[in-house]
Amino acid sequence: VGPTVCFGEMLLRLSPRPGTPLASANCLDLAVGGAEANVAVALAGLGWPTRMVTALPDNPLARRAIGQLRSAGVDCGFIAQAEGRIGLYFFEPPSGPIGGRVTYDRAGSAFCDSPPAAFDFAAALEGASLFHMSGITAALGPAGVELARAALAAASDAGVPICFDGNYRANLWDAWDSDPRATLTELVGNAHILIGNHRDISLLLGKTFSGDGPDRRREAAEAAFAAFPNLEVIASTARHIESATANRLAARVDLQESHWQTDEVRIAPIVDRIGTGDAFAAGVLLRWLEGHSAQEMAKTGLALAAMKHGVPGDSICVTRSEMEAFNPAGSDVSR
Ligand code: KDG
Repeated sequence: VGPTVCFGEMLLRLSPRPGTPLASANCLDLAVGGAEANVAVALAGLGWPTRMVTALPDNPLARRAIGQLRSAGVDCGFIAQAEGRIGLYFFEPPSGPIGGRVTYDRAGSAFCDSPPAAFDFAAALEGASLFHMSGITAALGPAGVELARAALAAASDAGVPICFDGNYRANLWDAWDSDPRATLTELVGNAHILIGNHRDISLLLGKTFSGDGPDRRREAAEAAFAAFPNLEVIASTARHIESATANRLAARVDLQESHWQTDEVRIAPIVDRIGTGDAFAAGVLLRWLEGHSAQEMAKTGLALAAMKHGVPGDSICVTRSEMEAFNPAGSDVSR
C-alpha cells in the first residue's frame, strides 16, 4: 500500500472555556490543527501510512505541532523548515444560544511565505496512492493559490489520484481580492475525489439545485461529474444543528453510477465540533484506498465524524478496532 500524502498549513488553536469571551479570557486551551494535518492524523491512527507535507519554523510551537503528527504515526520526513511563524487561530466555542467564532492570526506564516520550490513534492509523492489537500491553501491569498497549483501539478505529474476538500472558509477568502469560484473551479478540475456538499458544488458551478434532500444532492453530484470529468467520488455530510451540544448527521457518497446515503445519527452532547469534516474525509478515504463501496465509504466517514464530536481538539486518532466497535447509539464503559 502506497502512503497518502497530505499537504497544507498547520495551525495551533487557542480557545477559552465555553462561555468565556476571548476578550476577557485568562486561560486558553491549546490544540493542534490544520485541516489536512487532521486528515493525516486520523488516517495514520487507522494504520494507513501517511506523509505530511508542510513548512514550519524551528521553534517550540512548531515542535508541538510536529509532536502531534508523530504521536499518531504520521511520516514527518517531508516537512520543510522555513523562516517565519506557525499560524494561530482562536476559537470561542459555542455556548448555549451563542454561536462559536474563529479569529485567525496566521498572516506571514512559514507555510504561506514559502515558495513552491521549498516543498519536495516529487520525493513526497514517490509511491503514493493518494494526494489530499483542501481549498484552505488557496484561500490564504495569491501565494496560497500558487502553492495549491504547484502541489496539484506535482501530484498530476506523478500520476497520483487527488482528493480535494473544498473547506470553504469565507473569512479567509473575504480578506483579499479573491475570486473563490474561479480559483476553486480550476483546482477541483484536477481532483478524482471531492469532499463537498451541494452548496459547495453550487459555489463551483454558479447554479443552485432546487430539488429536495437526496434529489437535490444527486442533481448536484451529477452536475459536478459532468463539469469535472476527472471526478469519480463526491462525499459529503448533511448536518442539522440542534443546539450548541446536539447535532444530527448523515453521510453521503456519490459515484458516477451509484450513490449511498446513510441514516441520520443523533450526536449529543458534543464535546468539540471542529475537525469533524476532516475526520469524515479520513474515513471515506480509508475505505476508498481499500477499494470499498460507496456504502462502506459513507458509513466509515460517518462513524469517524460522529466519534470526532466526542473528542476535544481538531483531530481524532483512533485505531481501526476502536472505529469498528463504534456504535452511534452510544456505548457503556468497556471494562
Ligand atoms: O477543519 C478544521 C480546520 O478548520 C482547523 O483545524 C483549522 O485548518 C484550519 C483552518 O484553516 O481553519
